[in-house]
Amino acid sequence: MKKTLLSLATVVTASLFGSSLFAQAAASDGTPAEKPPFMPELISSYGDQIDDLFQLILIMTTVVAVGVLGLMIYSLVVFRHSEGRRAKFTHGSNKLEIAWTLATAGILIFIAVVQKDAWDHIKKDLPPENEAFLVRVFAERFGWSFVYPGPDGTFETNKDEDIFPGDNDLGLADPEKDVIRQTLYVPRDRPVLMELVSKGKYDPNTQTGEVPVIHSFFSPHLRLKQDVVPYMPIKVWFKVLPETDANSYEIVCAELCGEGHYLMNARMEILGDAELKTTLGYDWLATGAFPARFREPEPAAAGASGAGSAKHGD
Ligand SMILES: [Cu+2]
Repeated sequence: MKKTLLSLATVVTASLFGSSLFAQAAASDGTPAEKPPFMPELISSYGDQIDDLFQLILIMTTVVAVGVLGLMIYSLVVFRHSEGRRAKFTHGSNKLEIAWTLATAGILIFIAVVQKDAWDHIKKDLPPENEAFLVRVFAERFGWSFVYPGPDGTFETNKDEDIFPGDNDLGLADPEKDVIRQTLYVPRDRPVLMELVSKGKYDPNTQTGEVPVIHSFFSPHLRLKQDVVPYMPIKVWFKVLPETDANSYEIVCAELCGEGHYLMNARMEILGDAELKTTLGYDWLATGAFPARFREPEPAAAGASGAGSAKHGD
């Protein structure tokens, strides 16, 4: 019996590694990857790397699921009740436990190695600010705002203390100088660099505020998901594939952020340079507007004592 279990475990482990190596070979043949079945349209330059990893991990987890379920069904049938047969007490098998612990560790290390190129490319190869289309993305309970630098090419500073609901909703130093939209407009075939900011709410009349919470910017079509973390602006980038149609894609919040979480979505529209100029009201490629820069976070005021207030700048 022990032998059968051991050989079954060996088969599961071997087929796991076999299938993952096969998927890896299929993924690195140099041709542009086809969108896997059941996945949404792929519109970003690095999306095929995510799809390859997704497929690889899906194959591995499928093999494990089938193996575990197979063992379970096997045990249900072979060890079913029969008259006169007594149960045997067992302390388990150290060999088996060592084997599947090592196999699991091996699989995780394998995934860590295989995904490294994709991780480095997506997380570390940020385009320089002066070569990218820049957008600041403000996430709040429960909606998104997209801020573009406007004709002067600079972004306004923002402070939670300066938020005036309905008037200066984002707390920008001069909201007239930036372009604020509820839709994310981006160019095709050019690097887009976004700064993700989680926004609190402040009511200067009652002098009460709602602290920002964690959201997650998720675009299934870009294969991009990134947490939006309070007090920690995070930069992410993507490039929409040149062959992508002028189209509207959905952006959602992928972090349960409160009772209205399900309402937290927005549209992303892919525009040509001319359409972008008309829609945003300025030419992002023209002198003055381009190159634009994000502002460095302002250093904390000297002598600011902790206790909440020091945390409020962006
Ligand atoms: Cu959210």
